[in-house]
Amino acid sequence: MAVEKLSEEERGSWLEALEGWEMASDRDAIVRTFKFEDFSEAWGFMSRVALIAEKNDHHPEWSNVYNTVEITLTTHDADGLSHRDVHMAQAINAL
Ligand code: HBI
Repeated sequence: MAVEKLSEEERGSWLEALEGWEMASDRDAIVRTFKFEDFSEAWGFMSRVALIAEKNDHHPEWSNVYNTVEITLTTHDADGLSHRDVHMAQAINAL
């Protein structure tokens, strides 16, 4: 399904408003690292993100080491950032 990449102006405004997320250094994606008390907290967070991903049909690229979860959002169908990534980041921030 064709999904449009975010335009320059969209990037400026949307990403500006996305607290805690930053542009990936090596690709058209946004990244954020989350730290929790322990693994159990991190796992609970990941479970909630997984439910959002399924609901949105938009899935993160992510890693977990003990209490730390690193999430990268990009849209494979757009080969870069799209509004889906912004929406997903907002939903994750709202958890
Ligand atoms: N998740 N991040 C990401 N990017 C996609 O393009 C994407 C996805 N999840 C599901 C999905 N695309 C489906 O729309 C396609 O696999 C059909």
